[in-house]
Amino acid sequence: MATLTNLPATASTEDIVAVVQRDGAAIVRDLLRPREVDEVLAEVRPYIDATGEGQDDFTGFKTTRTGALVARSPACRALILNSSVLGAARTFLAPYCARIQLHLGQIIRIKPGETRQEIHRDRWAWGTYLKDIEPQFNTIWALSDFSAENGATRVVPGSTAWRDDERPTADQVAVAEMPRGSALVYTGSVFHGAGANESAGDRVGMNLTYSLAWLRQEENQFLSCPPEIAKTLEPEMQDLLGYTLGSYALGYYTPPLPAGEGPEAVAPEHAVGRTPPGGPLGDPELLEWIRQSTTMGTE
Ligand SMILES: O=C(O)CCC(=O)C(=O)O
Ligand SMILES: [Fe+2]
Repeated sequence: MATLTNLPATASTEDIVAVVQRDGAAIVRDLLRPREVDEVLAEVRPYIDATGEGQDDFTGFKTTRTGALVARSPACRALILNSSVLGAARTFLAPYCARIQLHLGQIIRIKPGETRQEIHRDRWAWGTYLKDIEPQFNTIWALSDFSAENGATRVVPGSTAWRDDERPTADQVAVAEMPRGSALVYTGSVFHGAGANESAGDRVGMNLTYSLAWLRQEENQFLSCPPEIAKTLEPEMQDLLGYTLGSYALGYYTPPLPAGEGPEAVAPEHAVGRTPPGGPLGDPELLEWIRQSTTMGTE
C-alpha cells in the first residue's frame, strides 16, 4: 500500500512545495483548530443541508457538492487565503503564469453508502490538451475526520507524469486518512478519486483549488460571486476571483453603457471600484516581457 507524506502545520511553503513536486500530493496536518472547523461548518451547514445529490457517477449519487463559498462564507474565505497553502499554490504554479486564480470552491459531502469515484486527474477539466505544464494546485480540507472507511480521498503518489490512459494497481493507491482540520494538497496531474463511504456518518471535505489565471475557471467566479458582492471583499480575494487581468490585456472589458457615457477598455478592477496598477490593459512591463520572451515585434 502506498503512503502520503504527512507534514506538520508548521511546515514552510517550501517544504510543502518540495513534497508536492516530488509526489504530486501531501497531507498538511492540523492546520485548523477544532473551533475553526466548527465555525466553517456553522456557516455552510444550511447550504449543505439544502444541496441535492449528484446526477452521475462522477459527481456521486450519494454525494452533495455545495459552491459559491466565497460569496456565502467568511470562514471559507479565510481558508482560501490561508498563507501557507496559498503561498504553496503561488510558488508551485509560478513557472507557468504571471498570476493564479481560484478555480473552484466546493464542499464535498460523501454520504454513507456512496461508492468509489473513478480515479482521474483534475486537469482533465480542460481536456487533455495541456501536456507540459502543470495548470492546477488543489486542496481538500477535512471538515470531518477522513478515514479509509468513510471515503477519504484515494491518491496515487508519483503519478504526475503518467500517460492519461495509465491506471494504478491497488498497491499504488494511498488513502488520505487525516484528522479533521488537516488538508490534502495535490496537483492537477496526480491521479486520485474519492473513496467509498462504508461508515455510518458523512465524510465532509472542502475542495479549494487554484489554477493559472490564463485558463478558464471550473466554477465561474464572476457568476458565483458577482461584482456587487466581490466589491465588499479584500483586494487579494478579488484578484483570486478574477477581478484583475490574467496577463497583459487578458480579461479586460467594456462597460456596456450608451455612447460617451463610460470608458472603453478597462481592467476588471473597475467592476469592483478599484483602480488597477498599470494602465487599463495592465502593466506595460508585462507587454515588454512578452515581447522579449517571444519574437513578437520582430520582422
Ligand atoms: O472528495 C474527494 O475526496 C475527491 C473528489 C474529487 O477528486 C473530485 O470530485 O474531483
Ligand atoms: Fe478530483
